[in-house]
Order: sequence, then C-alpha cells, then structure tokens
Amino acid sequence: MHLGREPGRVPEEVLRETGLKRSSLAASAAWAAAVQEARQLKVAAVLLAGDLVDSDDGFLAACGPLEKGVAALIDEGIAVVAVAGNHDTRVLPRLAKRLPGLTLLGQGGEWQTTLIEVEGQPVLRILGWSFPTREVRYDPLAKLHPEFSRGEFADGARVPTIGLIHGDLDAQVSLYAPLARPRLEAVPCKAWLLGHIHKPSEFKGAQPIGYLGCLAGNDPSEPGPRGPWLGTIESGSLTLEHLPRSPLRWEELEINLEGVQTAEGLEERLWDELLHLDKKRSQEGCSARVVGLRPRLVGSTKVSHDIRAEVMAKAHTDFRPTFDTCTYFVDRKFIDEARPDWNIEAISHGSDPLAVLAQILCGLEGESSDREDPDLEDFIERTRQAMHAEANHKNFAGLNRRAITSADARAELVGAARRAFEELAAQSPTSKALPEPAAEQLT
Ligand SMILES: [Mn+2]
Repeated sequence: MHLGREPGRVPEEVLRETGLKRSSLAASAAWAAAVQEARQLKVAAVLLAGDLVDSDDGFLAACGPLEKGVAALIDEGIAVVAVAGNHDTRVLPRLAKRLPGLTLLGQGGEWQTTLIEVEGQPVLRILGWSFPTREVRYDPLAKLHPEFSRGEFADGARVPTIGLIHGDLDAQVSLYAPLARPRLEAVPCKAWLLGHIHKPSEFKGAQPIGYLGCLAGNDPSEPGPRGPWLGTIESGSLTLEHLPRSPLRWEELEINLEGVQTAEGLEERLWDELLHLDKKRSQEGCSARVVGLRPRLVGSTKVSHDIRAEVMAKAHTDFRPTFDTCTYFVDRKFIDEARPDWNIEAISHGSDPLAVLAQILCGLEGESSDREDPDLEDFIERTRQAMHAEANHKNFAGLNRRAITSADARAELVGAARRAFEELAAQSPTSKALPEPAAEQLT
C-alpha cells in the first residue's frame, strides 16, 4: 500500500479544477476505499502482502489510516492478516503491537499460519512469512518447516490454504527474498499472493502465483489499473477478481505518428487515443477520479522533435478532458520514440555531415548489424560508462543502484541521433532535394 506516499506528480491545477485534495488521491485514500468495499461485501478476511507502510520511519504517517481501517474491519467481524515487507520490516511490528485486530504473520522470519473463521467455523488457512530484516538474500521457502510444506498443521483443521509473502518472484539473486517458483508450487496452497512488485499479475492456472500489486497508482512509471483483489472460495476452488478502484491511475498513452504530417495531426491523434483509453477504462470498471498520462510517441513522422515537444507541452498545460467523474491530464514528461520520416539508408550513402549522421543512426538502429563496427561498439561502450558514472555519482548514493546496460546506452544514443538528424536535415540547404521516404524507394 505504501501508506505515507503522496501523489506529488499530480499538478496543482488539476486539483484546483477538480476540487480534489491531494490526499484524496493518495495510498491512504485507496486503503479507506478498499476497507469500505470489504465491509459492504462482508468478506471474511482482508489480506495485506507487505510494504503497507512506505518507510520504516513512517509510523506517524501510517498509524492513523491503518488504525482507522483495521478498526472498521474488525468492527464488521472481518479478520485482518498481514506480512511485513522490506519497506515496513520494523514499523509494521510496532503498529501490529498497538492494533490488536491486526494479525502479523511470520514475525522475525518464522513461518506461521492462522485460521480464518466464518460463524465460528474455520474456512481458510493463511500461511505467511515476514521480513525479519530489510534485506533478505535467501529464499524464505527454504526455511519452511517440512510438515508445513506437506500441508500438515498441528491444529488439524482441514481447510484450503493461501500463502502470503513479500519477495522477489523468479529472481535468482535478490536483496528482497528471492522466491523460486518450484518451491512455492511444491507447497499444497490454493494460491500464493505476493507483495513487492507494484504491478498486479494475471492470476492463472490451478495454483495461481503472483503479485497483488499496489492499491493505488504511485507515479507515471507504474501504469495500469490498481486496486484490491476479491477472492472467492467455492466448493474448494479459488477465484480472484481484480477491482480497479485506485482513485488515481497512471497510463502510458501510445501515440503512433505513422502518417502524421503536422502538429494538428498529432493533437488529433492524442485525442483519438484518449477516447480509446477512456472506453477501455470504463469497460474495466475503473473508478479513477484522476488519470495521469505519460505519452509515448512512436512511428515515423515528418513532425520534428521540437514540434512534438511543443504539442506535448501544450497538452500538459491545456488538455484536461473530463468524462463522467474522471479527469485526465498529461504529465510534463513524454517518451519520444518517433523516428524521422526520411529514407536514412539512402541519405547515408554520402560524405556530408547529414550522411555521416545517417550512417551512425543506421548503425545504432541495427540496420547495419550484419557488418561488425568496432567504432560503433566503442562509441556505445563509452556512452554506457559515462551514463554509469552519472547514475552512480555520490549525489545519488541514497537511491537504489541500477546497472546501465549497452541497450540503455544505445537507446539514449538513438534518441539523441534522431533529434540531431531532424535538426540538421531541417537546416540542410539540400534537404528539400533529399529523397523522400516514399515506399517505392524501399522496394
Ligand atoms: Mn517490497
């Protein structure tokens, strides 16, 4: 849930125009809505898969919303079961101690189970494990008691089991509990419900294993529907339904510029894509009040990078369509993967600066991958090293380190080369005489 996170990227103007408070789009608002829905549905239990609290120093930010939600659930006779993740390893046990209704499973890294009852009868068992320390390099399943892994429990209750754990599924090496799928599959559980990755999985198969995802959209890097899952057990089989209830949703809006010649054309395509997204969202039953869009421009076009950036800047300030109760806005950043609509291959057969740039671009885009080019490889490697040095600068020491790959460097260079090409082509006195990218030249 990452209680304590505020959606900082939603512009003030959007809040002013919609009359919404920033806090009404935060993780705590998504939690409050989920609690209300759980009460209305009269579910037997609410399960929370770790990282409830954004950070271990977030006690004060989280205790209010968590206390209120847990109390409202307990009041309705709903059990609340959680495991701790890497973000709330220390703070969740503190909160659980003060919230008697909250069952924190597997504290200190010791596997534990609890029974969920309906009208005094056990109906479901939850098997869980909590992070004992912020970093866990081993697979917790390796430490599961043999009798638990055989489905034998001291209480003798014969009810379906659901596994609840926070960790890094399918990772060989991880600081956050690498979970090997075969080990999970070997435990006789109806399903493994995981926390850690913010994007919800598709739960499929006889024994679904996957991430529940966040209750709320955090930032533009986390596109798609977010919300709780509704699990139903009927005649011993489990079904899981995703409820896209996050008040704030982020979406990556792909805009294909193929055939777009002008700024106006780009504006219209943005509008078309938005209408398409809105339709899809309403079919999903998405109840977002605000949707933030991160446009991704793709395809080859005559519209230059500068014009594309101008239209996107205008969309950020002026474009706020509202349908029913949902308002859309365009984030200030966009992803530009559009290609200049020139026959670069034809232009590259020359020796002027534009031709040289075209040769580099062809090489970077892999069109000349059939021939080895040590210069290009060296160019990519030097770029990668420069990016690595920047990303790992001491100023960013507090952030998670990320390895910069050759593919990252190549993508960065392609973007820069495309922009330089467009500018140079526009300045070139001969550019009008350059061959058009017409299909017949490619045939
Ligand atoms: Mn986590």
